[in-house]
Amino acid sequence: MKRVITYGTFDLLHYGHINLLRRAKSLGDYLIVALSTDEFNWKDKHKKTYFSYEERKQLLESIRYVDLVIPEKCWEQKRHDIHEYHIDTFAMGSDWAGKFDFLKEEGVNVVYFPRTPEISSTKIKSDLNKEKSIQNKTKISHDDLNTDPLNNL
Ligand code: C2G
Repeated sequence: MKRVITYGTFDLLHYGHINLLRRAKSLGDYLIVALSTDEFNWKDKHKKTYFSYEERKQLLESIRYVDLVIPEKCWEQKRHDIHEYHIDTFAMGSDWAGKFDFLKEEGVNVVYFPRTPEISSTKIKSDLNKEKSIQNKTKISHDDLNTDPLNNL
């Protein structure tokens, strides 16, 4: 059985994440996702996620490509995980290209897949915020119109 591992936050799960997970699973028979805990995200990645660890874990476990979700508690656990889970291949998106090549010393393949363009959890949040401010501006102008006495003739 060929075992693959990947790491990430996977907040606001989107099709870029699914592309990565599908490609990672295509490298073997069993895919483990090391999911960043809330504490790791906050302290080391300076990320405040929308969904909690448990919620993100539940979402990932429902994906057909994912066989096991484990916690990612620190940057340094990768070498240990590779031996603990008898990993054959380590896979990440290309925004991490080269950053984990040292894991080859542990006897695993290291693969970087092209990052899916145009989508990220950060972009989703900023687009939603833009939409909200546009709606607020539109609402304010409508309210102004409704208070204008000429409108009530
Ligand atoms: N990804 C992708 N395309 C996107 C967005 C993300 O291929 N449009 C990939 C990333 O390259 C990563 C995985 O999906 O391999 C998860 O992305 P994030 O949740 O943003 O994880 P990240 O913050 O990169 O954390 O120790 C490694 C870290 O935990 C990785």
